[in-house]
Amino acid sequence: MKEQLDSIKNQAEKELSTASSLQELESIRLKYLGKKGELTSVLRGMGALSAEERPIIGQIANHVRSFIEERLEETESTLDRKEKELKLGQEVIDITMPGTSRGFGKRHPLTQVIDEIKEVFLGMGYQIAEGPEIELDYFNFEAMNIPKNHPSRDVQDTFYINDNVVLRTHTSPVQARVMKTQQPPIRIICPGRVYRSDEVDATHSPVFHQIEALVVDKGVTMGDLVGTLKVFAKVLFGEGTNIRLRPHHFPFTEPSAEVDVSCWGCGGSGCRICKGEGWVEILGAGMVNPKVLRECGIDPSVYSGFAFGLGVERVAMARFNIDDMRLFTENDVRFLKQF
Ligand code: 2NL
Repeated sequence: MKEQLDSIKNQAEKELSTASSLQELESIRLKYLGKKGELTSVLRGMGALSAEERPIIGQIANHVRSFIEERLEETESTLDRKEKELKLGQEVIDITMPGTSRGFGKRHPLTQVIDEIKEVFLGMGYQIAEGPEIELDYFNFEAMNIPKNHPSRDVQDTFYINDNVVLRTHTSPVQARVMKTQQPPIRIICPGRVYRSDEVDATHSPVFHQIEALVVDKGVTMGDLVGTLKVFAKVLFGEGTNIRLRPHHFPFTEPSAEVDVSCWGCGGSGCRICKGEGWVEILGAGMVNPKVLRECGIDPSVYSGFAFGLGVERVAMARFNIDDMRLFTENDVRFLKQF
């Protein structure tokens, strides 16, 4: 039995010294120390030994077992290290490779135009004022010198909630609210969503955006209006841009004008953008009607003011050469990515 144990020890040692993988190591462990292993079966046969032989053989057997266990452990850590080194050698990571870019989003073209216009007027000392989209008929119409039965209050043009409440048709009611709570000097712009009962087509929408500006102070003149509009037009359409005022009528301004900018496509000689005119209409403006000032609690014999309003969609279409207003709300990224 002693020889048997010695030979198991030698055999195991030999096999362990040539083992080349953790998998192979496991089968060696099973072969000698497993339930049906060689050492285990020798130990099982010890019952047949005499009382004198048993402790001697038992000691040798324990020695062989711990010898094999130690060697298994040593070989395992050596093989483990070798396998890791091999893996590290194969898995080369190139840390100079470019990463996966997620790309940045950007502001909607309408927001870009609104932000740009805000910037121009903030730079001239204006404040930004906002107000409700569901508005009293009084602020939307009455305070703007548009009495009951005036043509621009036609149910065809306006969304009525009830007799006294409408979806605002312009941002003028915001300015009326400011005038009623604040004495001049007033310099504000009012950007926001407005509503008209229009059918959707390439140039009309029942929901669109407007920016109105209002300046009220002592001694404000038409010259101030023209100077302000010139600065504004040059920032938005380029340094070489000129403006022109044509007489017009609005109930809330007197005198009133429609304002054109010289065409940024041809500089005035006529092209497709301006339909051969050399000029493109972009906004309406005028001196605040004294009736409006008085109704809003400002004395027109002391103060005067100018105001203007523009449709953001129209300006953005002009600026970016877009021919269909519906594109702004379809949210097709192929369209939006271009601006
Ligand atoms: C247009 C014309 C305009 C105004 C808006 C205004 C506001 C107050 C008093 C007087 Cl509080 N006027 N706003 C003035 C002239 C024209 O808009 O065609 N908008 C798209």
